[in-house]
Amino acid sequence: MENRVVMLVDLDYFFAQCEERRNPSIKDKPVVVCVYSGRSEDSGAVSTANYIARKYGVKSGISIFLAKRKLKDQDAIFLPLDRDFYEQISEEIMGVLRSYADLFEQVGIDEAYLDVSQKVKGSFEEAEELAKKIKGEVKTEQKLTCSIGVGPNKLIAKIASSSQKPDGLTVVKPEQVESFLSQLPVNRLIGVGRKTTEKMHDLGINTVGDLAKYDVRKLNEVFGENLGAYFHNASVGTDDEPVQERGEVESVSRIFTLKKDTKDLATILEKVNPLCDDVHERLMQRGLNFKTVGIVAVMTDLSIHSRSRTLETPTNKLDAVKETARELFERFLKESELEVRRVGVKVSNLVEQETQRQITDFVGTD
Ligand code: DCP
Ligand code: CA
Ligand code: CA
Repeated sequence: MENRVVMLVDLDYFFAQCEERRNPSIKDKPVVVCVYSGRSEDSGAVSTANYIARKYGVKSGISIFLAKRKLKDQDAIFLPLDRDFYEQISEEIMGVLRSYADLFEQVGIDEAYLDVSQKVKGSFEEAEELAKKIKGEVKTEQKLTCSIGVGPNKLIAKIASSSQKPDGLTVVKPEQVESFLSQLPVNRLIGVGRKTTEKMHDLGINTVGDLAKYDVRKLNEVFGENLGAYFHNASVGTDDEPVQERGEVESVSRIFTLKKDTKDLATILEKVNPLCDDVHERLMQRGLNFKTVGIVAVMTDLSIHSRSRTLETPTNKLDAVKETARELFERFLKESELEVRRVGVKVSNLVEQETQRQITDFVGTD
């Protein structure tokens, strides 16, 4: 087998960056996204903050009260969490990322692993070009920056992605793994928290390089065999966890940027119909019927609007997607004043097509 090439794409200061995108005038100020508990005016915790606020020591998890104190002399912006808005943006970006991957695994709202081994034919040079292209597309289409790590496996990709932030790109080729890892502090490895770090320090292990050189049998004695083996493998950069799709498919969607912003239904449908074909084909490949058809419109001001309709019974008919999408757009365009920049189709409420499934289940494919 040729080289495995894995990417981890992580969006920078995600919730706060979404807020900056919605309102660019706050971009040069500290921005803090808060989860208000509602008990008293300022009780609650910081969800995340932009990098300007981080310079003053504001970060995820600290109290809003403390954040306000740290920023008391600044013209800082405190905003409540708007999860629906972030999820909408996340979903769009994940759709783009997925289209670049041979295998795709979303982990959390703002990051995903992409196995691109075949796409780049095992070449890290090509992977670097692909990563630049992805960063460019996320930037121009979504107005957001992300950081990407590229490596021979998930472990290295993940550490690489966080080694230059924000807006970073770090490529670690197989022959660079050892030197890349060896100088890092041990707590950069996943699973090495504060207590483990202390224990390792007691053993004289400070860097990942120290850990790699440490006798595996002694590690097993201290941490138990499973963990000991994991720490050793991690320290030398060995990881063969596959990149794999997680969980059930909840919806299938596609979104497209129009050549020119418009309010014209016919022009919009010209683009929407092929999206319907595409979404429908993906559902049929997975053997799924659907009950809900939705549309998404991103306007010239980048505001996002969605509409949907749930049918009486689940169906697999392409016409049901196209007609419902047309009706939803027609009605939406009458109500809206701005022109449309991006259009999307999303089908959800999915159920398996029972009868057809058995055939492929029992007939071998090879
Ligand atoms: N989040 C949260 N509470 C936490 C950690 C994260 O609510 N304790 C939310 C807000 C973040 C989002 O999850 O925007 C993604 O988390 P990340 O850890 O990726 O952090 P950010 O994207 O905010 O920052 P970075 O630029 O370091 O990736
Ligand atoms: Ca992030
Ligand atoms: Ca993340």
